[in-house]
Amino acid sequence: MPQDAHATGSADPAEVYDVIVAGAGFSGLFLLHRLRSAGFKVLVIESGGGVGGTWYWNRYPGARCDVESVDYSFSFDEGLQQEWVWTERYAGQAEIRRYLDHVADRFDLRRDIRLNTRVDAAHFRSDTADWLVHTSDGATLISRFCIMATGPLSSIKPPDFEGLADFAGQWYHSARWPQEGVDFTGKRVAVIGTGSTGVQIIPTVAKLAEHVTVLQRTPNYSIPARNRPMSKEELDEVKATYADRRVRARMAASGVPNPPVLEPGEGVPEDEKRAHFERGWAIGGVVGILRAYSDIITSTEVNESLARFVRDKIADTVHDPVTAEKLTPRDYPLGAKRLCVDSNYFETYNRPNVTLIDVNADPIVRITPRGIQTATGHIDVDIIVFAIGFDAITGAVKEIDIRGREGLTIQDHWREGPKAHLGLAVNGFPNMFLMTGPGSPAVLGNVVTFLEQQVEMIATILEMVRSDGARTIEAEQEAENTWAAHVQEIASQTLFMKGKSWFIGANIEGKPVGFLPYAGGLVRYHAECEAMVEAGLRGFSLTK
Ligand code: NA7
Repeated sequence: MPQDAHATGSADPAEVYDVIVAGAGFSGLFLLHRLRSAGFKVLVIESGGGVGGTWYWNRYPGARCDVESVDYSFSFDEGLQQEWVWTERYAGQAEIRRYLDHVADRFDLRRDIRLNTRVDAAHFRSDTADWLVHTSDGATLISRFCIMATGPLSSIKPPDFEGLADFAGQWYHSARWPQEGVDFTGKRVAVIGTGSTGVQIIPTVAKLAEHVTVLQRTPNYSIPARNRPMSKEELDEVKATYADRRVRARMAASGVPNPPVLEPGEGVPEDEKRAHFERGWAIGGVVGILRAYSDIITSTEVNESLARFVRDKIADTVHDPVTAEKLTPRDYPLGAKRLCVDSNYFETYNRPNVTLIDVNADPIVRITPRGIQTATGHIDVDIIVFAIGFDAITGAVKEIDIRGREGLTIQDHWREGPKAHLGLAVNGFPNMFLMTGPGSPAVLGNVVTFLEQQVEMIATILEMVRSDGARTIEAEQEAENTWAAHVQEIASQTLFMKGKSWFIGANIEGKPVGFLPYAGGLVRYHAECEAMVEAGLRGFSLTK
């Protein structure tokens, strides 16, 4: 226990922890299990009313994983992966929540998780080398370490449309969906936003509502998921070779196991490329298409071949040529905004009860009590769904009043753009770690493969600090700057910078523009982390 635990006045001695984790999603749950097993006293604080993080909040209709569930699941426990039965190739939100509830029960995690509670503030105290953590229930806790497992896509972009307060119908942000669900039967619905979320909502709601009007700002490339039930035979086959499958996932830059090594597409005749894309399209999902060639996200030529292929698919699918053209992305490379994975997205525009409005041609003027006023007319609606995205990667961390040494705030430290040594730790903020921080590759691959390795990495670091007897560990400024420069350098070798996406912070007004995740892939990232550990925590300084 820190020497002056009682000096805080408000801190109960029982409320002193080795590690406080903010967030009980995939990351927070595994952190709790792994660190508790290593003998640390851990508390997880979660704002939601249940565990699951993104899968707790994103309960909108059609919410579904777009990495195959046999891979988007924990590998750390053989019993867990053998007993759990995935019923679909891509599990829906409810099934993923059931899975995470099962994980919480199976490993007896709930006793150390505080639900319905937010971490409001975390202030580092240099004299006692610990964090004072203030929570929304008025408690003040003390912890040697803090880990932000707050999720890369959890801080929502609030709808700030003029007139929204006067809207007489119901409106929802996709990531703050009501527990009891929404009845769309016979309703006139507007959906604003056509990213991964909108692409999942629109086909689902179109089957229920009287009419759906989609207000699109940027058309997206989307590929079919080809979701289907998992047969017992297929699941048994996966389970029989799970260990090998997990190893292959960890050896792939994307964190998914197949297909194996890729060839570049540059110079390959167009016909051959298209035949290859066609096979990927038939397989479905990101695996089939983005991994068709190794250079899709680095070669303008190969990327444009694939983009043309997808544009042709849109033209073939959507009957009305004007609607098809509105839905066709033309001015940014495929993948520069996150590639969407859908079930009947483009087909949905053939339904008579679906209308598409391009808000560049016909801008939203304001929300009215009855609906949405655009430049050319009024759309009467009962329900508005905002699928307008998130303040990605840094948003949830910046929502917390985090103060490091000498009162430095994280907002100030990241004013010119975020940086973190290996995406993991920030100079000036000792004993604090980030799970999916800026400069980590999490969102560009299978986040579960990533986070299992990240949790192992953090656990290894904490064990080293403990056995060293150090009071603090802090990222060095030079290491942080070097990694931040490397992140931008790697991104500049790709086409990622050519899209106005949340990858670069372009979706949030005033957010510094720079590539937020690490585009070097999971394998390279973890090799860097392992080298850091082997070199005796290179880039970190420890104090006794
Ligand atoms: P995204 O991918 O950020 O998509 C948000 C969508 O909302 C996108 O089409 C935006 O258009 C649109 N948007 C945002 N603000 C507006 C306004 N003011 N007017 C009209 N349209 C707007 O968020 P998602 O929730 O779909 O997906 C986030 C990630 O979650 C996803 O990548 C997966 O990893 C899971 P824009 O493209 O900015 O022109």
